Amino acid sequence: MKKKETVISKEFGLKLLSDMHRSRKFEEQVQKYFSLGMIHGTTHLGIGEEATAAGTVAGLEERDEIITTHRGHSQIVCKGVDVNLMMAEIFAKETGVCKGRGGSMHICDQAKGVWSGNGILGSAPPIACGIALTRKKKGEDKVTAVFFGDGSSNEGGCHEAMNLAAAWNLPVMFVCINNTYGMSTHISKVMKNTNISDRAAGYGMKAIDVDGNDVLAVYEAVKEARKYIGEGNGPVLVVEHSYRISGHSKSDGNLYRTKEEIAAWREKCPIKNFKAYLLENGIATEEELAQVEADATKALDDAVQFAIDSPYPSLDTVLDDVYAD
Ligand SMILES: Cc1ncc(C[n+]2csc(CCOP(=O)(O)OP(=O)(O)O)c2C)c(N)n1
Ligand SMILES: [Mg+2]
Repeated sequence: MKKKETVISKEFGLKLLSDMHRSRKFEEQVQKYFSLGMIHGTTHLGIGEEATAAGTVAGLEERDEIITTHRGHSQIVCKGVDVNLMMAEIFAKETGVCKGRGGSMHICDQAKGVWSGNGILGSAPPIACGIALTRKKKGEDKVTAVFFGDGSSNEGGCHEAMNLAAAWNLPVMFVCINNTYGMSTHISKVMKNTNISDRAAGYGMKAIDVDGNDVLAVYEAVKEARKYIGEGNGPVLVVEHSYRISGHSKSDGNLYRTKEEIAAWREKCPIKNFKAYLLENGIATEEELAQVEADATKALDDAVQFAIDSPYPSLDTVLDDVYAD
């Protein structure tokens, strides 16, 4: 598994930390207002997986595009979408980034290179191939990074997309967040070979495994993959090993995993460990770390207030932006 090598600047370190704090606090606010009944529908939180989002987005170029999973809030926060507009979207308000029509799983902001995720597992990788083919044909130097989970990696669409992307040398980065569960099912119950990166060889594709709780290791792995794809070598599969501390979705009794397992992963919290790294290596001071967290707290408190204060879409706009053939 790849280990981190980079010596980083204070500015970059604090940016990664800020992205992870903002991601975590975004999720905590969503969790709070969901349980208060002020957010409807469903939502999937990725508390504990923040380094996969922050490190991946940092390793891409700003012009690159992403497609998120059903658990994609952090990926979108890190890609720089305004958290006020994201929060308003989840509260189904008119000021939301998709005017409140998309909600948690369909946040889309093309100006920021964020294509909508969706709830159909395995559907995003083929869509990524279509986007990447367009970029390639237009001669644009843009990579499409598509996130998917270990469970989703078994869907037909995922296999087909990897095969096609390799055969056509498409600029796609397949980013598998391996948190070892698909809902309540452990990876070992549905896969004989749980080493997902082994599959890449079958498609003639490069693969990299990385500790998904180590934000710098993720950044370096993705940067390496980005360079390889950008040089026209075709797609790369990056498998980021992490864990969701939060339950699968709205309700989760956690009956499929032990308290000890969750506690062990809490110890591997990507935010806690990166803070320790920044301090131990003299990259930032305690005060600077505290300031980054305070700023993130305020940004997300403000985002919630913005969402609460925003109006719902009016009924006479209900058919606006609806496409029906
Ligand atoms: C095609 C399809 N089958 C089943 C589901 C129900 N479902 C939603 S999330 C999920 C688990 C996905 O696991 P994984 O891909 O590992 O992502 P994670 O939830 O762990 O982030 C399942 C089975 C679905 N949304 N789409
Ligand atoms: Mg999973």
